[in-house]
Amino acid sequence: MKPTYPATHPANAVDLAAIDWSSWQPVDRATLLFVFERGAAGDRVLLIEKKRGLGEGLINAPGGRLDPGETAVEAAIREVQEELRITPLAPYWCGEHYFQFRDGYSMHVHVYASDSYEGTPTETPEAVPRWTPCDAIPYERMWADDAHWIPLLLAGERFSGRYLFDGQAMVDFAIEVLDPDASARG
Ligand code: 8DG
Repeated sequence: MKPTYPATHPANAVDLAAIDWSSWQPVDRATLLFVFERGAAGDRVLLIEKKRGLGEGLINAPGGRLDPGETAVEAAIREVQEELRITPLAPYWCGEHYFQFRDGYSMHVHVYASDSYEGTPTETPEAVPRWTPCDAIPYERMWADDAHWIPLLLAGERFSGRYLFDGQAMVDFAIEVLDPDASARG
């Protein structure tokens, strides 16, 4: 049965403006980590075909929910290790996303990038590795918001995005470009 929420709950918002972001709390905290390979023939990024979990079947960066007691960057590294059997080196923070879903679920996601790694990207039960040219990101196979912020990531911008989703359909979004020296807010 579909849970019911009080009228003021973010799950009932018609758009982003109807959400009180000062009191908004995520159900889960999660990460995404983009491993880049810079080359003379153009840059590539290591994406995955996600085999299970939220966003199953979509192309994404590796990532997932924080375990209890973990920091975001620890979780970001662990998720890449679990999903692709490589260790990203010196990850740096690029931005964050606040996702509210109409079924009541919500998630705060920290986005990291890394320019080097140890190991060999390997298929696992969770993910298929896909090296992807940065000028050929398959947005049509990704979450609807990605086309709006991955270009910022690729341009080296830092960003903060808010999104309202109904299942996999994006209802509303707003993305702010942050100061270059902005760092993780929490
Ligand atoms: P599980 O073991 O609990 O099933 O999985 P997990 O690894 O802990 O979590 P997950 O289901 O993989 O977490 C969802 C991932 O999907 C997380 O990395 C954040 C990411 N994600 C969303 N929404 C969006 C989106 O709109 N765009 C992108 N690029 N990623 C998203 O949840």
